[in-house]
Amino acid sequence: MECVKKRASHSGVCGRYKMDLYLQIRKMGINMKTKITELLGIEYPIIQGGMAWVAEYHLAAAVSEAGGLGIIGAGGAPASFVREQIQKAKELTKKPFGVNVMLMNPEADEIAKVVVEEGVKVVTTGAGNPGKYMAMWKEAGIKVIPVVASVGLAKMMERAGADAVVAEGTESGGHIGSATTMTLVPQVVDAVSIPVIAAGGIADGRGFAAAMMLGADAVQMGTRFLVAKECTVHENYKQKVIAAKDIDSAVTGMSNGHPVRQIRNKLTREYLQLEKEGASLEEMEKLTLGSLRKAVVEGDVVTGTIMAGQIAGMVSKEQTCKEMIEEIMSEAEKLLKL
Ligand code: TUI
Repeated sequence: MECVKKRASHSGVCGRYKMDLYLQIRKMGINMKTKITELLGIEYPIIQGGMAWVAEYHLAAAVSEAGGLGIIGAGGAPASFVREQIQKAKELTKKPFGVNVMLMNPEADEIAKVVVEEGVKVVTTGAGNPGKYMAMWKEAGIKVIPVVASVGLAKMMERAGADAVVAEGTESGGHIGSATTMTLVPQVVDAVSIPVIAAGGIADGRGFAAAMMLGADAVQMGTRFLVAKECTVHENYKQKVIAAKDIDSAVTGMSNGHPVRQIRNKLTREYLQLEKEGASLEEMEKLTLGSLRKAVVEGDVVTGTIMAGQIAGMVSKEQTCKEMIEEIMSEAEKLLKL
C-alpha cells in the first residue's frame, strides 16, 4: 500500500492520488504485500483480535499458520496463565504471533514483562494508554500496535514510538469507543504516518476491500474468528453469534464509562434496566462479575456476557481459520482488481 499511503493531507482526492491507488490495486491480489505484512513478516494483512477469554493459543496459532497474525488475548488473566499460553502457541507454530495486553488487567505490569521474557514479536494493547510500557517493549524489539478508538490517542501513540495502530470502530465487540469504523479509519490515516489497521464491522472480502479504500494497511477481525473451528469458545456462544441478526447487539455501560458491546440476552436486559434506574456501579458490577467466563467456558448464554460485534449478523458458519482467510483474500482480490 506504499502508494495509497502517500496520502498528503488530502482535503480532496487528487488525480495523482487516484492514479497511485489504481496502480496499487492492480498490484494487489492473493500475494498482497502491505506495510503491515512487511512489518510483521506475515503473508496476509489480516490480524485476529485479541479477545479476552476467547483468543487462546489454539486460535492464535491457527490464524498465524494460515498466514495472518494470531493474537493471544491476555484479557483479565494472570501473568502466569499468559506465559503458559505463549509457550503453548510456540509449540504449535513457528510463525509470528502476538499478545494483546488488556490494560485494565490488574497484572498488566507483570504481563508487560512476560511478553518481553518470552520473546513475543508483536504486542497489541486495548482499553487504555500503553505509554508506560513502550520504552521496555521497543528496547526488546517488539512491534507495538496499540488499539485506539480516537485520533488523539493514535497521534499520542505514534509520538510514543508505536509501529502501527489498530483504529477500532464502535461496531466492534467488547469494550468500545464511540466513533464508527467508516469515520475513524480515514481520520486516523490522515493524522499519523505509521500504518493503520482497520477494525470493527469487518468480516468478509467486502469489508476488507472497503478498509483498504479508507487507507488501511490491514484489517483486524474478532467476531468472524470467534466461530472458527479452532476457536475453543463454548458451542453455545458460537451458536449465538451465528444466529445473531444485524441489530442483535446491545451496548451496556454507556452510563458508567465502560461501554461493552455484546449480544442481547437476559444479562443485557437486566443491566440496561439497572442503568435506566440509575443503579450504583457496584450493583451493575455484581451482574457482570465473571460473566464473560461464564459464557465462553460454561456456555451460559443467558446470564453470561456474549461479546461480539455488529457484524455477527453476517457471520453465519463455522470454518477453519485457513478457509476464512483464503475466502476473504479471494473475495477482496476480485473486488480490488476492479
Ligand atoms: O480493548 C478492547 N476491547 C475489549 S477489552 C475487553 S476485556 C473487558 N472485559 C470486561 C469489561 C471490559 C473489558 C473486551 N473488549 N478494544 C480496544 C479498545 N481500546 N477499544 C477502546 C479502547 C480504548 C478506550 C479508551 C483505548 C484507550 C482509551 O483511553 C485511553 C486513555 O487515554 O486512557
